[in-house]
Amino acid sequence: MKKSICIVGLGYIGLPTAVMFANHGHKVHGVDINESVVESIRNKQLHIEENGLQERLDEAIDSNMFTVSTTPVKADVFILAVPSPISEDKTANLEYIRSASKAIAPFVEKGNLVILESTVPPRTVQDVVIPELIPTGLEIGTDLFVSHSPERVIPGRVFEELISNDRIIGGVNEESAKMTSDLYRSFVKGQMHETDDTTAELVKVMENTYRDVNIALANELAKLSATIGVNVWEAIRLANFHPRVNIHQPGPGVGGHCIAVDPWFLVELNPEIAKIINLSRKTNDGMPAYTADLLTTILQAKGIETNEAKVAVLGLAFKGNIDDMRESPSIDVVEELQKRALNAVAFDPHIKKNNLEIQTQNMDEALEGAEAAIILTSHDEFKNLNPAQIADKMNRKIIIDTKQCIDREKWQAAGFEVYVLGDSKNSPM
Ligand code: SAJ
Repeated sequence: MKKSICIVGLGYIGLPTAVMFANHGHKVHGVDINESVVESIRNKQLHIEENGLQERLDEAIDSNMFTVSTTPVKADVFILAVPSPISEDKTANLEYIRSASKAIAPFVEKGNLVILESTVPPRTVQDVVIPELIPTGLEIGTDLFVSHSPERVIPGRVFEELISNDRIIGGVNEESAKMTSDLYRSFVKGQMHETDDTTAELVKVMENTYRDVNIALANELAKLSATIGVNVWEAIRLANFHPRVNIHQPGPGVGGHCIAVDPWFLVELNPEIAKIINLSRKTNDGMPAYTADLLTTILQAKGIETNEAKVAVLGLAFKGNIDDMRESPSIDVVEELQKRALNAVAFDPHIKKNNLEIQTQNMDEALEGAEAAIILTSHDEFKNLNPAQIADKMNRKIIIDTKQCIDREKWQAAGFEVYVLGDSKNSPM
């Protein structure tokens, strides 16, 4: 049955979800506290990059199925898709979840459904969302239905994954879970797995923690390989032929608003127990410094004076082919390079706004006179770079690939010395 839906938070998850529901016959009202975000969406202008989003937004607005404003409206269903970042002390900041829950409370009526989509520490529905809904006077589970259905889509492929991924649906009771499954069924082709709200919260955080711990393992193996002259990428590739092994990839660190954040939600529950999770976070957070050391060591091994030496940083997004810089390890790598007195100039073809002082919109400007270039993000633009085109611009032909994403032979044929993080066969570290 078609519903009216009010979605709070029009970011990387809220906006695609809102237009999906609108494209599937539901009347959707999107809410964001940021006036300029609301204004641009109203004018069909995107404030985020996501494949297929523009077309779907155009359709949603043109069909009058999607409206936006800075305040909630009455609806059958309320979906909360607001951020749940971590604070300086690595504990969850649930203020957005709390204020979004408070904001919808005056509009909530008997028979409505409230769904939390944001990734949160286990028990957030019980301890943060529900208390804010108590003033409605509605009885939770009979008058007002509540669930947690965590988003599980990967940036860049959000629409494909919104449709095809299975969904975890955690209801405060069976009726809440069932209503939530029925709603998402309008576009989800994957399976719905119903459970309780706290289990669903834990499942989502566990998934990202699994990846973080696995990436930390890959990073540790990359560093170890350096001590025995092995290419870790090759070793991991071979190990993964085993049917029960899936070692992830090393790199300059872990970014994004999920994998670099969610494991802290489990550490916060009990740091004495969550030892591997805690150590993995720290291992991955240590990779930008390792990457900067790698670059410095390479320059020094070549006898290049590192003080004020210019290096081109290629890639600021936290992963390939997206425009998202949140928690990006590139930001930390730049800082680490600066600490080592290197003159870093960064370029990212997907980040159209200068977020860092040393960022340029012109790749040539980053490369001009550089002693080395370091690839931190596996954008297609970097994978497909023509080394011959950039060779003349640089002071020296040294390229460091932290994602093993370029064709080494092609670059070597153009006269470049190619270094790959985790491949100690040709690296001084
Ligand atoms: N990374 C590595 N090595 C790897 C894989 C990733 O260093 O082998 C790095 C990436 O470069 C990036 C970071 O990890 O900096 C995270 O990237 P990602 O592609 O693994 O994940 P996200 O953050 O884009 O999306 C994840 C997804 N979770 C899982 O795959 C379990 C996605 O499904 C979730 O919806 C999303 O987190 C989220 O919102 O929680």
